[in-house]
Order: sequence, then structure tokens, then C-alpha cells
Amino acid sequence: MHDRMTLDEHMETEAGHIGLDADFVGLISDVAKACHQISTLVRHGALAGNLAADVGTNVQDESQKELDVRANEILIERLDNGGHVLAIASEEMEDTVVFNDSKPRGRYYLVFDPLDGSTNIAVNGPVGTIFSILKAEVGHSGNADEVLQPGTEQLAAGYVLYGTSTEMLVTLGRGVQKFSMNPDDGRFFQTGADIQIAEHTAEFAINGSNRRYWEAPVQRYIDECLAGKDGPRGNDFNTRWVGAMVADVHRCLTRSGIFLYPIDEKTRSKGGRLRLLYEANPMSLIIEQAGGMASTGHGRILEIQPEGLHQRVPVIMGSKKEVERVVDYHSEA
Ligand code: FBP
Repeated sequence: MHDRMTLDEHMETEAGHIGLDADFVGLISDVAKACHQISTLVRHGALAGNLAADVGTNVQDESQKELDVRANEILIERLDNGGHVLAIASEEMEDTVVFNDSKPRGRYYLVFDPLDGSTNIAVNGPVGTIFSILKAEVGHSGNADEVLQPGTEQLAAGYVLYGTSTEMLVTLGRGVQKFSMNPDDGRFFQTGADIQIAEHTAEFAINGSNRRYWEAPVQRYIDECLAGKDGPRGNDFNTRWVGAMVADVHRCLTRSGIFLYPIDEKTRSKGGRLRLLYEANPMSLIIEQAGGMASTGHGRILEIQPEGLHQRVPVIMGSKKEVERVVDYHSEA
């Protein structure tokens, strides 16, 4: 295991290539250390307390679980102590947190979902952490407005999947690399390079219980998949739904696939289900860097100009040819 490159070594080399400074490397390292702590908590399960307990509601009026709150606290503490970010924004907090400037701070923002897929906690299912790194320009003070940058501006994006093993998939805009965490010491070692997602797939992930709320193009696409060999696609499709975006998108990346959380009648007033800055954008950058595609159905997710920290968007991402097909169905409709 130890002749593999570590995450820190990889980041030092990569940051050098693209002109990012030591704070950037330190920031990714802090995220990895925080994720090791979260992973340890997840592995202890009920021995670490009732991690699935409802402990309140967040700014989006969604129930917060004990693990959501603890994962958020772990990240904040690590990032504050590290000093490599100017400010952060999290799913669990209404506004940005600007760290006290009594010491020098790196010129970066970290935007994250500390614990994705929190309904899986109670059933011992996979959960994850999603993050995105943006540049804090000179003169920036850490206001929310400064963080509202389109996904194309991301310097890095990644996720950590707490599954049967703990893995980080990360991109700095030069391909997608995979690192596996050694549970003994929390260090991440490279276990995959330049991950690519197949163009074609016969597997899709969507919450099918929402079918009656979907728009016609999504209904058409899924109905055609379900019709299998006898339908217009002439092929049998497989379906999976873990209920944690990190796990569902990771499966698409690993085995090919398309992941959909489209706009529907239930979520229309909010703009969609998934959040743009810390769910859709980082996952879109990873998918695109792996050769896949990420769209709302009407346009590229990464080009959306955010209007709020917790803005939601429809998400259709994964194997390119399938996403293109869904986009075509939207155009035709
Ligand atoms: P949280 O960040 O609150 O956990 O919500 C996001 C999410 O869990 C996604 O990861 C997942 O794709 C979706 O919600 C699942 O939604 P549904 O309840 O429709 O299965």
C-alpha cells in the first residue's frame, strides 16, 4: 500500500502544475483529515451515540440529524484551525462563516455538504461528504455574494464516500483521481487515475416514486428504459436508487449510468431538489472531467450563475449519450 502516492503528494505535484499555492494543498489535506474523523464516527455507528436522531431543522427547513451536525462541526473546526480558507459555506448553515482573521488565511472558499444522504444513517447505508473549492479574490471579505460563482469557476471539486471503504474522488480540472483511506491512520492513497465514465449505459438511478410528478420528457425517457428489449430502446435497463447522491453518482462513475433528480411538481417552487453550490456543481465537474455530461435538462449545470447559497437545480448527469438523449427529449418537448 505504501508505494502508492498519497493524496498530499499528488496535490503538491498537481498544485505545482496549475499554479496553486501551499494553502490550496493544505486545504485539501484538512478536508481529508476531517473526512477521516467523519469516517471514524460513521464506522462507530450507534456506539458513537444516536447519529440518526433528529436534532433540529436547517435553514432549508429540512430535518438535521445528529450526524449532519457533528460532521459539520468537524469540518468547521478543522478548517478554522488549518487557516487555509477565508470563509466557508455549508448546507447546514444559512450564511457563510468568515474565519477570524487574527492569523493569515488562504484565499479560498470551501463550500460543502458535510453529510450527504442523511436518511441512510438510520439504516446503516452509505453516506458521503461533497465539497467544492472556489477562489477568494483579493479584497474579498467572505460575503455570500462572493461565493456565488458558476461551477465553471471551481478550482477543485470532490466527494468522499463512506461505504464499505472510504474513498475520495477529486478533480482539479485535470481529470478525476481516486484515493482510498487507510482506516489505520486516515491517510488517503491513490487507487485510481484519470477515471472515465462510459458514454453508453443501461443503468439509471432515479426515485421512481416521484413518477407522477415528473415532466413529460423524463417520464418518456424512464418509460422507454423500463420497456426494455420490447420497447423503443431495444435493450433491457437496470435500476438502482441508494438515496444518497454520492453513492448513486459514484456507481454511475464506476459502472457507467445516469443519475436523475429532475424538476417535478413537488419541487418546482423551490427550483429542484438538489443544491447547486455544494451538490450539483462539484458532482457536475467530476462527471464532466470523467468524460460524462451534467445538465438541468435545458442547459449545462456548470454555467448557471448562482443567485443564492442554497439555490436548488434539476440534475441529470452521467454517461454522455444517455444525458444527451434526455436533453434532446426536453428540446423536442
Ligand atoms: P441531504 O443532503 O439532506 O441528505 O439530501 C440530499 C439527498 O439525500 C441526495 O443525496 C439524494 O439523491 C436525495 O436527497 C434523495 O432523495 P429522496 O428522498 O427522493 O430519495
